[in-house]
Amino acid sequence: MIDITDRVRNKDLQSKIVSAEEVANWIQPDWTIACSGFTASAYPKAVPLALAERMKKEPFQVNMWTGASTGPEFDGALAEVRGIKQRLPYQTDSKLRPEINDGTVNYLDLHLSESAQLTRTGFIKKKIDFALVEACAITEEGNLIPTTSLGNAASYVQSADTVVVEVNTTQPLELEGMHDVYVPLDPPNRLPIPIVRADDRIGTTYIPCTPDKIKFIVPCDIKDHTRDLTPVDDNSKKMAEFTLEFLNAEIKAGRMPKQLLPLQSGVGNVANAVLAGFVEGDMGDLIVYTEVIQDAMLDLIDAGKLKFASGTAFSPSPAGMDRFYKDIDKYRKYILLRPEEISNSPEVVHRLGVIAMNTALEVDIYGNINSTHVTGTKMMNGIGGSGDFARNAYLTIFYTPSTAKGGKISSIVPMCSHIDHTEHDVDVIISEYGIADLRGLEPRRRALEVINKCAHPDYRPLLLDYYERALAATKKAATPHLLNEALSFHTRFLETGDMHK
Ligand code: 0RQ
Repeated sequence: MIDITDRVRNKDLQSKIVSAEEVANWIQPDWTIACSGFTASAYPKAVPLALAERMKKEPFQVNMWTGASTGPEFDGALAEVRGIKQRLPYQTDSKLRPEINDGTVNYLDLHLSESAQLTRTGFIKKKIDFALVEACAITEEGNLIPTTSLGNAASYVQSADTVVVEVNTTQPLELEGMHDVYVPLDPPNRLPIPIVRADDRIGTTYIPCTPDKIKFIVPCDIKDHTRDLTPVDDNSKKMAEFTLEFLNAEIKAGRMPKQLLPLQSGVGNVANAVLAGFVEGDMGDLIVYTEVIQDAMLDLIDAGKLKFASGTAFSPSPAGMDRFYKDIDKYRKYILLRPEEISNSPEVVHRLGVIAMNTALEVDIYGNINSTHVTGTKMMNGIGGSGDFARNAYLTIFYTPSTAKGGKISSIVPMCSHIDHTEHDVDVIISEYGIADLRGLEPRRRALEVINKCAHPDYRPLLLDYYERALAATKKAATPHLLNEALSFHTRFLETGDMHK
């Protein structure tokens, strides 16, 4: 077993160091295990892998709660043995996704900012069976030094009577001090969250815990399985250019300071391209108040363009991680990790006036957004933090390439087949064809703006035809629709494999 005694600073606790197999054998069917982890950062790895091994021989299921998605050693390994019964609040795993869509897994797709409160109040389950948390080290007092994300870990530890800690020796001790842990009180005792600037510190650098709560400590030497960066494609590059053009115009119009307002960006191709665009652009002193901090933030720091980044997870590519660790003393001054209840807090997002930039699966002509369900029924990933930011931001931008699946799907449809963000929350939609600025437009003008600026030219006539017939049939109703045709693009796709036909 790897030696972690130097990282378990309380000598008495060292007697609780056991193997991952011992913990896996102690776990009972149907237990609810509340874990650290947000994106492929700081999720437990050794215990889930050992648990999956046990489940291969002795099939059973457990409920797994986390901060958001995890890596393949967690969701992938447990999905392979059909070991997850209930999962919340977000996932992106290609092996878990089919099990959510075939009835194996009961998936609770939650606003990330609300997931800690919902679990803390005991609404979903009265008591969790234990909290499983990755840490860099355990202090003399029993407190946990987090690693590359905070997610819901602090809240889960607070709610648990029993805590199991995976001490990960691949995570450098220099991470200590990069966290700001604050768990709000629950109503009716809640107080304002005292963050007025993205770099305000309001909590502790550790997850509060006590030695008596800690039942087992497991050594782990498996790295976070973060993903390689994919090269920026042309559509994403175009959307990034439109974003800079739009924000520059906002500055010119006096609606935005020249260093902008704090930025939130989702994860994925478009988000990377947009942030890379800021590296090239001439805006400086940028502030980021987001969930996930990725490679582009390191580029912005190196380019002297970033003042500060607050998030809940640090999740760069493996190359980005190496770069960060090599120069950790430099980068850590710019980065702070908070619980997701705070990084995504509607109160703080609203106060800071965040610019929210997220990606949609499909958008409809009136500006409603589907971020989660393919053809209205099959779960892709989940709403994640997009709703926390979209509803409360100063400016809410959604991105979508105009088509998907080689042009067979139009991402602009008459009516979304599922709605995560309503037209009331969406200010701007950007595709590779243009910018639809929906602010100040009533639904009829919004429809023309979305179709003419964002839809693919192949689909524009079909969408305009729908809109014009709906306008006539409803005698210019506030939001014209033909109810027997509103989902015809989707049904056509399901019947023929192509929305054109
Ligand atoms: O499928 O991988 O099989 O080719 O959806 O689409 O274009 O690669 O875009 O990776 O940015 O993901 C909305 C899913 C976009 C993501 C979503 C198919 C497409 C492809 C992925 P393939 P792209 P991205 C911060 C904020 C919700 C959570 C969120 C997401 C696959 O951004 O999960 O915003 N968002 N969190 O072919 C059918 C359509 C489609 C479609 C695309 N209309 N119909 N399939 N696809 N459009 C992060 C956190 O909260 C942690």
